[in-house]
Amino acid sequence: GQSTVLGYPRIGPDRELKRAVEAYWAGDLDADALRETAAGLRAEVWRTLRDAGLDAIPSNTFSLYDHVLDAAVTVDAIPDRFRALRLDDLGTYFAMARGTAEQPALELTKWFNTNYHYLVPEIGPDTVFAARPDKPLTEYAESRRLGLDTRPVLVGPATFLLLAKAADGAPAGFRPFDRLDELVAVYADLLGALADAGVTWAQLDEPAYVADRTPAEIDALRAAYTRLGALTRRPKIFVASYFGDLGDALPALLRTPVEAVGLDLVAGPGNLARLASSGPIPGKTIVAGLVDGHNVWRTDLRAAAARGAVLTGLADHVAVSTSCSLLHVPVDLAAETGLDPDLRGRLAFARQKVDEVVLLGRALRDGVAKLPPSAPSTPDGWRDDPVRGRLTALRPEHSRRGAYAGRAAAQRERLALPPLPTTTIGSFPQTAALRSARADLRAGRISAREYDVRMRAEIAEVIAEQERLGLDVLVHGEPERNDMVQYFGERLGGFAATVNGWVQSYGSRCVRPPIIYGDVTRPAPMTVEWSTYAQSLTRKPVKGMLTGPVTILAWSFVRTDQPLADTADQVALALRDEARDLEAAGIRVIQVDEPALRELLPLRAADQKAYLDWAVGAFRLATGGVADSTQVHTHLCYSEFGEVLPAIDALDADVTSIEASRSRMEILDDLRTAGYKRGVGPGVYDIHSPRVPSKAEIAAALRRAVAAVPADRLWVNPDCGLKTRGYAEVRQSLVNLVAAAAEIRASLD
Ligand code: THG
Ligand code: ZN
Repeated sequence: GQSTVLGYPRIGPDRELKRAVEAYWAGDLDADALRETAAGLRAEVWRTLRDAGLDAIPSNTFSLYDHVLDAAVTVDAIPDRFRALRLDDLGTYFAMARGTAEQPALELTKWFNTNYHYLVPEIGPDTVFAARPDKPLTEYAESRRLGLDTRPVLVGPATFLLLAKAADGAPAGFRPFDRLDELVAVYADLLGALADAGVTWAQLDEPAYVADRTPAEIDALRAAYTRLGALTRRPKIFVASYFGDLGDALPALLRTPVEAVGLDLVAGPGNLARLASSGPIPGKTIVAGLVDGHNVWRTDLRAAAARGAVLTGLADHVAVSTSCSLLHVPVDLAAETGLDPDLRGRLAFARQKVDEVVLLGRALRDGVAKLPPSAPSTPDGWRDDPVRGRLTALRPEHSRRGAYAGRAAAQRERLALPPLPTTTIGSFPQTAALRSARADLRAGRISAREYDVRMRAEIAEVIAEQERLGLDVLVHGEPERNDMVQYFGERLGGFAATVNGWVQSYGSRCVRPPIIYGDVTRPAPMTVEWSTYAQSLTRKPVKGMLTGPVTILAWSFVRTDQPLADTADQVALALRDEARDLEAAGIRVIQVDEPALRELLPLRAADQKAYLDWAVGAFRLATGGVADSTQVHTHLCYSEFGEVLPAIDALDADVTSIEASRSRMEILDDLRTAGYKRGVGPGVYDIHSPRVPSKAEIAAALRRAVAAVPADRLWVNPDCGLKTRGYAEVRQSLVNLVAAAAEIRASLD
């Protein structure tokens, strides 16, 4: 068996790409130096893969910002609004990625069910596609200079269009997918150009087909690859899928002349049965995604080899690969010298996964004798019997609060808020002083006590600021949190933090997801001191701020030795204890954020109900332990929530704040249609832009909101936390928000 990977991290072992790109944006690095750094990072990856003994090495998996944006450039789908800026290539590229003073950026959205975000191509009926193969050709030529015949990777034409959105001004009913025939013609040109350059194999990624697709979409896929396969001048074609089962698209692809099809055998175990029922596949290579590219655990190589052996009986050629690109895992475990050796021995990051793929490839050829034995089962020390006991003893009433009407009355009396109460989502700007305090603490330049003093000083400032602004429900501002999931991960038992386990989230931005390896415990309260300190400074209610169980799971690496639902309930119990401690300490409003609720939604409709049941169940378990007079808030953002509105209702939060400013409050009508009857705080302005919204603008948004929701259930807040903004804009925006709320309040009776 041959060995390959579908892609490799491009950020560099030490986030070199982030530093270079951000220095370029800041004007501290010129374009040539940026290109040189990028070429160096690519060469380093190729050498690493070659030296590891990988047979087939991908190229064009590098990106300065995003590979879907690269694909758009490669087919010349640059919207006119960016062409009109008349910038050079790099300028146009980053204008699409980040926006300019004149033009908002392309929309950023989730890459399937991962924490990676891609830029959404804008395609209209008039978009003129053309082959612009410079990037894949340049990278291929670079790899040739290292003596490698790499395999350029492109987003496949069908997936590209399924991920795109209709450009503004496109006629109603227009779908980018309608343009598939024209785009396939351009892919034919691209493949021709690659063949001319000497490329032997090209990889076209079609992950969109692991989600539900119509028979017409599947037939269009078959037609596209039949046409590309019939080209006389082309490299061999490898169509890769990942993140799930291909379903009916698998037999459709097998009927085309493409030489290889890649299957995710980790997230898509059904692929194997589907392949078996499709009959023998003469001449085709099946690329078996046996090594999990989306999680950090070592592969059980013997079990994987057994699955590979099943394949060998079904296809003429079997190659071994990762289940998806290694983009989604950190670069190298070698940097993590501080991890518990028992845990470290069970982990594999991108570099280690390449070794696993190589070993599996050899095992398919030479037999399994040389494979290391499977890892022993989870160590006893990672179990926590009390939390397991609590989970078995759970009763429905643990997840059920009193009826909303009674809760609302009790909260009205206890909180005595004005109509249209004003609040913020939780975080205040993370100033340079806060960041350097954290760096000082890490480097040992200041003591934990001194850090504490600085955080408290910041909290006092944030409370005073909100008092001056006249907000009604205050927050402590979260100065002590870098990233919310990282913060809780560092305080929960069963979680491990890495020092350098960075994973690209979007563009130059990375996250360092914690690793959940054992049963989840809460050795000590995690937020109570900060929240009670803040509450001691004001008579107004201060919100306790927690991150919900689903979001903690979505933004961590999760254990795979038990159902996700069980891990979610364990996290929920820890949060439940925290919420009760906050309440006992005098906190009257508790917000449990679930921005990632939508993110873990399974790609196939048939799996969605089971997910939503446990996701909602975990939230209710986390929040169901507080008194009816304690007000539970939640906050949702980052996604379209249209598909999950009934689940949002089922969360049973007293108040839901939700990103809505960009959709002009349409979400309110949707929520009403879904039967939502509790408090709602539609974001009245977009915090993702540095622009200060005027009082009139916010008042107009509020008037739309009052028309859709009874005023006694309406809250006034920005659409997300303020941590990425500066104080000057935040202050002015909140002055306008409070004034707009006062104006609408006065007009109510
Ligand atoms: N936390 C985590 N995951 C997330 C988000 C989050 N996924 C979705 C969304 N929010 C992604 N957004 C961001 C926003 C900012 C950053 C990363 C992801 C970011 N990262 C810093 C950087 O790359 O410079 C590193 C931060 C640090 O030092 O910890 O700015 O909020 N988990
Ligand atoms: Zn948000």
